[in-house]
Amino acid sequence: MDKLQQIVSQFIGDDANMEIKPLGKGHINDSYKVIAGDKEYVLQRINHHIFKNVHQLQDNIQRVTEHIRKKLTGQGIIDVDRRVLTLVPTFDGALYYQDTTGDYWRVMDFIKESKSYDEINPELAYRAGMAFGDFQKMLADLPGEPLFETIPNFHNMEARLETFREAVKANKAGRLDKVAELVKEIEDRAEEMCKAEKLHREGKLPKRINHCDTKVNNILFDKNDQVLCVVDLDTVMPGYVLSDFGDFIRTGANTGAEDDKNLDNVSVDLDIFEAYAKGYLKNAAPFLSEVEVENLAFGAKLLTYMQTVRFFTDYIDGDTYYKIAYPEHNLVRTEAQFKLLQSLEENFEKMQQIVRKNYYLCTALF
Ligand code: GN1
Ligand code: MG
Repeated sequence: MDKLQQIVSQFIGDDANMEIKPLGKGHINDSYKVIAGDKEYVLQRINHHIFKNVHQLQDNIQRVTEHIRKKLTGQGIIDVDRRVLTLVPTFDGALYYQDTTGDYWRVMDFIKESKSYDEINPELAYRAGMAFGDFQKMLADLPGEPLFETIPNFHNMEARLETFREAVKANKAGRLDKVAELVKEIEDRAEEMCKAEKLHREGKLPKRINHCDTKVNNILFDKNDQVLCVVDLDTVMPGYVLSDFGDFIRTGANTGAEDDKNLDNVSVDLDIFEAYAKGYLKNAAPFLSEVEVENLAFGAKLLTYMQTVRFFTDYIDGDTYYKIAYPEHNLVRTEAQFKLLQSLEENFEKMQQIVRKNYYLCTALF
């Protein structure tokens, strides 16, 4: 039995014929698809340098999925197993397994006949918006303690800027000379981008349970392009709703790729922006405050800025956080995200109007 098979056997027992192959495009964890007889699973090696408390991480995911499962069952939904992730425990009843080299592993049921998109159209964006709105709504009454912050200060722009400034100061990889202009662009926007933290301190912007990685490819669709479920629950934790809104726009409403080398490809697609806003507000408008609504479009700028800063920090540090496919990958990502930010800035007033209009249309129906 090879190493991966031996790990999987901790969760599902021995099966000499199981097939294991790489899956997905995550930048953090390693994922595999496991086929064992007529059952299919996802095996993941959890990056414990980033998720430092795997026990708490898995506990969060278990609480979140159980709560959603109860809600869906209560709504009379029949294919609940395809509508929410299911963790598979080890034979010892644990939600993860640590191998002899210290790596952490988990197994989930694979959701059959599902697909995800890196690029979508407005109709799918509308459905994704409803799904993420519903996700926040379902988790609003999660009982018990607040969820554990699996990565402290994950979407905290002040903290991200502090780390960025330390990286610039240290210039560990000696890469600063050629990127000085971009450092200035980041600094020029720093104060505006810390607005959410400020509003929160003033008691004007609440934290709610957020997904915190609402990338377009974290939604699974069925063969008829209906939403099945939201995946990648590692970062579900308290946060600002503008973060979740913004991260979807950053990934789903970009006419180019996150790491596009051709910056002419990169800009905001306002049709997708509008469709997502419409779907999201349909489910979220009833529980959002006016301050939250007024800052959704800002969230698109903020999350794109934040991702620019995060890729840039990793580039300056010498590529220690994100998996890279080639040496300058983090710089290419930084520049592509910055280009998207500029496009969002140019279109900001239009985006504000779109949010306001759709919010108004939703609230008129209450
Ligand atoms: C990482 O691994 P993946 O693709 O799910 C990152 C997100 C970033 C994203 C950028 C834990 O997500 O926050 O937005 O890359 N996850 C973590 O594409 O840092
Ligand atoms: Mg993720």
